[in-house]
Amino acid sequence: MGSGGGVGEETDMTAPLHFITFEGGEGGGKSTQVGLLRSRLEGEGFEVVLTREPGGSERGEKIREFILSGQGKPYGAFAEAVLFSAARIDHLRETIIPALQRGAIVICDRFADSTRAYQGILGEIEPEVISALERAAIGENRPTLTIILDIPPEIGLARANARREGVGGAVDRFEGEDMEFHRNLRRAFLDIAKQEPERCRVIAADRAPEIVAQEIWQVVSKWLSPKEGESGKDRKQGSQYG
Ligand code: T5A
Repeated sequence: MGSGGGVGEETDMTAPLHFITFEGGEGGGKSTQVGLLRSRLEGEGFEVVLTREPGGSERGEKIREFILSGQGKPYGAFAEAVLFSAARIDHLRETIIPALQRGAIVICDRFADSTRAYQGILGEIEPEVISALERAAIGENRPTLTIILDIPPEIGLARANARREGVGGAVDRFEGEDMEFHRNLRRAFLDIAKQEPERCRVIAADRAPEIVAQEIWQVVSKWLSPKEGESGKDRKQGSQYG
């Protein structure tokens, strides 16, 4: 553990890691698709740990509640970025790193790209500052594949609203931002994909769930195939989240 307080020095990066993250704006279908992908991978005999951010560990979930209820907003965007990072440090240590170390596939619904996009845009925080925070919090524990579900914000927010009306919930901290914010957010995720094309795949999410799932499966199965010999069928099934 380094003196910086992050978790960058704790993982054996020589082992092959299967760390998949899902990113994108509101209502793109991440929760739907991570569930479908988990089922498909488990059906293939992989052990899968499905988790989410903010949250994914006991302390991470407490920070989630604080931020998404809006209690973090008065502290400002940079403080929120720090809070997301604090939750991420615990999440990595308690959930993600142990799962990766035992050879499970970790699927995480949002991760550090969300801090880059949401806090970077909302708070107009300098990209260098966000990068420094990211390095301190996650070190080398980066996802090896990121699926960005791309959707026009009008459609994504309409889906999120319809779901909320169905369950009688309240608008959360970021859904309540204006349309300009959500358009900038979409651009920010697409920019991340351009900057890191080896890691990121953009998938159009304004289509039927089974079509989106099929395209995701094509990406994931291709990504896994070179490692199939050493990884697939003999892994135990199981999941500790969701
Ligand atoms: N955040 C997070 C930051 O600001 N910084 C950070 O560092 C991190 C990690 C998390 C919030 O925190 C912010 C981002 C977020 O605002 P959340 O409650 O976890 O909040 O919400 P989101 O991650 O935004 O996810 P949502 O629940 O809003 O949407 P999903 O998961 O993308 O979509 P899903 O699958 O729940 O689907 C939404 C609705 O659409 C339907 C579903 O049935 C559901 O009703 N649907 C479809 N309908 C038609 N066609 C399809 N293809 C559909 N797929 C799903």
